[in-house]
This record gives sequence, structure tokens and C-alpha cells, in this order.
Amino acid sequence: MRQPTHTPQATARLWARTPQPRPLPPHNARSRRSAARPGWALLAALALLAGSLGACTDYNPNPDEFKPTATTNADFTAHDIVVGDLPSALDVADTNSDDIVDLLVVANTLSRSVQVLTHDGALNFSSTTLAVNAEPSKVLFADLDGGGAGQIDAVAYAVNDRKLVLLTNDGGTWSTQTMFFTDIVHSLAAVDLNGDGSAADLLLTFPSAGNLSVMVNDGAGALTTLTTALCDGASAFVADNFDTDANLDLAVLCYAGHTVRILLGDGAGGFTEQPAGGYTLNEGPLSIVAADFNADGNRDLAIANNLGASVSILLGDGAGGFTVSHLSVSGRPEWLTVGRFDGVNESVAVNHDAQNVLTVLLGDGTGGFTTRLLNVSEDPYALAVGDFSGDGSADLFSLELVDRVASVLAGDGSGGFTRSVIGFDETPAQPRTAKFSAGAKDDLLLLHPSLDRLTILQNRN
Ligand SMILES: [Ca+2]
Ligand SMILES: [Ca+2]
Ligand SMILES: [Ca+2]
Ligand SMILES: [Ca+2]
Repeated sequence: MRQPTHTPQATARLWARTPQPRPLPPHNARSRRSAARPGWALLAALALLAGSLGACTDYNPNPDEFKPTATTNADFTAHDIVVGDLPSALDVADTNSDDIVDLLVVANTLSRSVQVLTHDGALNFSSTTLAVNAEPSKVLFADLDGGGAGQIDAVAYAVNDRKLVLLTNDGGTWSTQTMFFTDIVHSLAAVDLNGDGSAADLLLTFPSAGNLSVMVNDGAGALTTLTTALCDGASAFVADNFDTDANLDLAVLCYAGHTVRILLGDGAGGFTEQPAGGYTLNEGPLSIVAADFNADGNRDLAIANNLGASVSILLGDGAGGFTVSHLSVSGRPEWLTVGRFDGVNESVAVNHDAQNVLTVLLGDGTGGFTTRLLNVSEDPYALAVGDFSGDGSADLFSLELVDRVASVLAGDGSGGFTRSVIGFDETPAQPRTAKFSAGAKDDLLLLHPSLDRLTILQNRN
């Protein structure tokens, strides 16, 4: 991660031009500036505390280097949706399970509102704006009260205000409930702890406190908060099932100690750690994804170690245990994504901060990986995976900062990619793969914080 070039006096809007929230290491900072941007000084301190780099194994010293073959893209049509002031997060919902997005929700930070947009199926949207009396910086859909997909609710978090806002939808009438936390939330997710499909439970990590909070839902929207002390720098997590019961389990990154902690859920908000202290990674573990890399039916993990120039692969044994290996990659790996780029095996893709390359770790279906480097424009900062070509195998979408472009990297089904480029006037953020119409090809949704709008990149099916 590079040092920010802005002055500390920079306005919120200037910060908003940062296209994607950069890695958010644990921090205590109280200012608006550091709320919108990682706590650089603390990150450096944590990096020093984190100690020496662990050994890397299974390094492929001669990865195939991919050369782009095209520089234009005529496959997408852009549709802009004007929203409130400084939209900084979004989520989508498909309420009738036809794969087509029905609802969008946007956190408008400076408007102090959450905006719900209803899609008519033809790229027309009607909007409901909900005042939240805070500056929301995260937002997600969640069924809080068991109303089902037709009355989906939302949760917003406002880092500047330390507020969590529950927005409950009762037949189109929304009510809000606010909760206050003294510590900053890093990651927020809505989950189903016991796998019964009832109203969502909430999970939050608090890096500075080293805590995980579990907000257990009684099924009707009453939340009971259980706090689990975890580790300094508890940050990103993935919720999945790592053993044989139906209860949701967690893998949580501990930034300061560069470990991943495995928490096996009891379905009621309690967790048992296995093994105590977790597994050691390399420095700066930043992002984590779950997939089944060796096709044995057990969930596995991949973790990007931002300061350790590696991706850790943890193969699950189906009983909550993992076998760990570390794959060396180019510097500063940030955001991991998973896709079947060959149409068959789960593979990993990751961007590298301030470089002009992506790494694809092409899975062989047995837990082994071949490293592919994909040339892109300078400083790729956000990735999405989808089938943009409609051939049944995964493709990549990468946003690149310096030239304000996106690369569409169409997989050839055997691990090769063809690059085409889309240009932007302003740097967009947070690409989401989503479908806005029927057809084999996926569309994309982007956030433009500095332009107060969303952009749908509609694929020409
Ligand atoms: Ca739908
Ligand atoms: Ca489980
Ligand atoms: Ca597996
Ligand atoms: Ca494809």
C-alpha cells in the first residue's frame, strides 16, 4: 500500500475519489480522514510487530506471462443511476430467485441516507431514500425479521458515527433502529448461524478491540450480542461450513499476528476455536476467500498476505482442520477472488497494489496451482469474477487506477485470457458482478463515489 499523496486537510470528497477502499488494517483513528483511508502509521507499526516473514513453499519461479491481445471493448453499454451524495457502498438482492437483480441498496455518506432502488427488469429504477442520522459507509441487505425475500431489510454501518443502523422493511414501510459501538467495525456480514434459513444473524469484527461480535437473531428481529475475544487486528473473515454439522463456521484473519483463526460454530452464536491460536500465515493477511480447490467436498481457504508477497492455501479436512501451504506471488497482493477460469477447477485471482499485473493461481483440481501473470494497466485495485463472454467459464474484471480503465479478461476456458479495455472519466469502485437481464452473459455494477452515481455495465448478450 502506498502512502496517500493528499494533504491531511483533504476534504471528504477528495478521499472519496479513492476508487476502492484500500486495505483497511486495524486502526483507532478518530478522524474522518483515517476513517475513509487505512491507518497507515498503525499499519506500519503492526507490520513491525508482526515479525519476520514465514517461509514460502511451492514457488513457481517461471510463471507463464500473459500478453494482452486487444485494447478495446464494445461488449458493454453503460447505464448511469444518479444517487445521493458520496455513495460509498452498495449491495444487490434477487428477491425472486431468477438471477436478475431486483433491488439495490446504496449508502450515501454525505446525504446521511440509505437509498433502496427497485429494478423493473428493464433498467428502470424507483427509489426510496431512508434518513439514517449518520454517515453510512457500509451497507448490505439482510432479512432481519423473517419477512422473507419479498420484504428484505438492510443493515448500514457509519464508521464516523460508530453507528450500526438496522433498517427493517414491513410491507414497504421502513423503520430504523440504531446501535452504537465505541470501537470501529472492520467487517460486517449477515449470516445464518444455524443453517435453518431463518432471519439473519450479524457478524462484526473490531480490530482495535480484537473482538468478534455475534448478533444472534431470535427470528423476529430481536438481536442478542455475544462477544468473543479473538486477537489483535481481527479483521476480514469468511463464514462457511468447515466440518460436518450444519452450523456456520468462521475463518477470521488476525492482521497483527498474521494468523487465521478457525472458529467452529455451535449454531447459537458460540464458537470453539480449532486449533487454539489458529494457523500462521505470512505478514499482512488482508483478504480471505473459501472454495473447494481439491474437489474433495471439503471447503478450503485462500488468503492474500499483503506484506508477505504470498497467497496461503489451506486445504480443509472436513472436520475443521486444515493443511497450510504458501505460494509466493508478486508484491502486495490485495483482493482475492475465486473462479473456474478453465470451466472446471476452482482457481484464485488477486490484484497487486501499485503494479501492472494480476496473478491467477490456476487450480489443477487436486490442490495444486500454476501461476499465471496477467498484464494490465498500472495499479489494479479491485476485481470481480463473472462469465462476461457467456461461454460457461469464468472471466475477470479489473479496475486500474492510473489510467482510469477496466480490463475485461476473458478466459479461453483453458487458463488463458484475452484482455480488452473500458475507459472511465472518473475512477469507479467496488465492481459487482450481477445480472440485470436474462442471458448467459453477466453484467457489472460499479460505484462512482465522486460522481454521485452507480453505473451498470450491461453486457450485450
Ligand atoms: Ca430477480
Ligand atoms: Ca459447521
Ligand atoms: Ca477441499
Ligand atoms: Ca467466460
